[in-house]
Parts: sequence; structure tokens; C-alpha cells
Amino acid sequence: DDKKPLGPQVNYTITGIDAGAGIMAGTQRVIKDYGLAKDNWQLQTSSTAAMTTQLGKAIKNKQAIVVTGWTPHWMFTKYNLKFLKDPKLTYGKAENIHTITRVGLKKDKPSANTVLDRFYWTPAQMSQVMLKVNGGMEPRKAAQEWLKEHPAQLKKWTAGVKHVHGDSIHMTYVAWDSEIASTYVVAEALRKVGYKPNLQAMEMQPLWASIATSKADAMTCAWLPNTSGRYFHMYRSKVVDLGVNLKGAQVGLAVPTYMKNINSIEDLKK
Ligand code: PBE
Repeated sequence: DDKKPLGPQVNYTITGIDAGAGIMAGTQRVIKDYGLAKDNWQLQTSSTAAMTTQLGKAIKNKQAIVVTGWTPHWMFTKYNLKFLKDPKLTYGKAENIHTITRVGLKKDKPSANTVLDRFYWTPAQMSQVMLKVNGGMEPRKAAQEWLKEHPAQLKKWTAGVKHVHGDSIHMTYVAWDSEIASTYVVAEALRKVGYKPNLQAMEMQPLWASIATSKADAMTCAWLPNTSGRYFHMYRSKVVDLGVNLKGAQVGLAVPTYMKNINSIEDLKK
């Protein structure tokens, strides 16, 4: 209902995801910076799966809902959503996703390091893999299929790389849809040059610690400069940043486009 104030319609609640996510810390800052705490706005912790389920239900009933949203993610492909303007830039400007390795990987596993260093794709390409997985396909199968459909991309990452013979490569990741997509795709590219990838999902803090302590070789999950910034600053002297693997990610608050009067975070105070 567009005439009623938004707050009571959604119980002054922003539907969030898992507590460790950078977007949750960013949203707590938003609540502070925009003075939303005065109206008792609160951030609900859940999981990506629970959040997208609630979002789907609200959209089906054309109800108001405010969620923590980000792209690339299939929620923006599946639903008509818009980011709320963030005039204070509390979430920062555009984000890029970086590939991070342990110290010494380049020396120990140069072929793997080259493939990981070259790994770069677009938000549209990442979304294609996410949609396959969201449609029920096993991530490894989705990655294999996507690489078959994009031979030029695979060639760019692997051309001229010296093949190995079943050497191990240990990748860690957080089981967010975007990171499942990138991790499995780069793992399949590593398999093409002879590696046996071993993939392990974990929470954000142990993820960074696994690379910093050389328990794992590499990860593709660093949303910088903001979303994973806290961990990057904590561990930057103990890891190697191979640079951007995807340009133009974004995080913020999102609402369905039928919420015509709500266009800025400032509008939550109306
Ligand atoms: N995300 C997806 C993560 C990074 C990737 C936006 C949910 C976060 O830390 O918030």
C-alpha cells in the first residue's frame, strides 16, 4: 500500500542475511548514519536462502519489503528490484571482487597462480552460472557447462600455461551464490591444466585466516574496498592480492520496483 507509511508496513525491519557478511556490517552503519535507529528500524539476521524466500513471498503478494541486496546475484535477474539511493555513500561506491592467494603460491604452484591471476569475468557471465545453480544444477556441473559454452574465456585463462599432473590446489570460499560460481569456475579451469582442486566452504573470518596461515592456497571472494574491507585490512600483510576478478559489483538496500515512493534510504524515514 503506497499511501501508508513504510515503517509499520514492514515492522521497521530490514531483512538481512548471515551475521558474518560484510553487507550486514554496512547496513548497521546505514542504520546509524541515516538516523534510522530513532524509529526503531532493525536489521534481521537470517541467511541468503531465507531472505530470498521472504522476498519472493512479498513479491508474490505485492507487499512492501526492504532487504540487503547485492549484484551480481540472481535475485536481480529473477525479480524486479531497485537499489535505494545511498546519498551518504555509507556502502561506498562500486565494489570489485578480488582474488587472494597465500604468500608463496606463485613460487610453489606457478601454473595455478597464472590461471588465478588471469581469472577475470563480467557480472553477466557470473550471473549465468548463478542461474544454472539456482535452477538446481550441481555447481561443478554448472561450471563445466559454462566453460564449454565459453571456450574463448577458458583459453584466455589457460593458454600457454605449463600443465601439471594432479597437483593439489586447495581453495576456500564462503557459500554465497556469487562465490560458489566463481570458485567452481576457476577450479574447473585449474583442472584443465592438470590440478586436482579441493574446495572447502567456510565462514568469512576463517576464510581469510585460512589464506593468511597458508592452510589454503587461494580464494576468489574478496569484495573490496568495502564489503570484505575489514578482513582485508586485518590480513593484508599476510596474503597476496592478485587483483580484480570482477568489476562493478554493488551492495545496498533493495526493494521491489512496485514500491514507487521509496527510492532512497532517506525515504525509510517517511
Ligand atoms: N555478499 C555477497 C557478501 C560478499 C558477497 C554481498 C553477501 C558480503 O560480505 O556481504
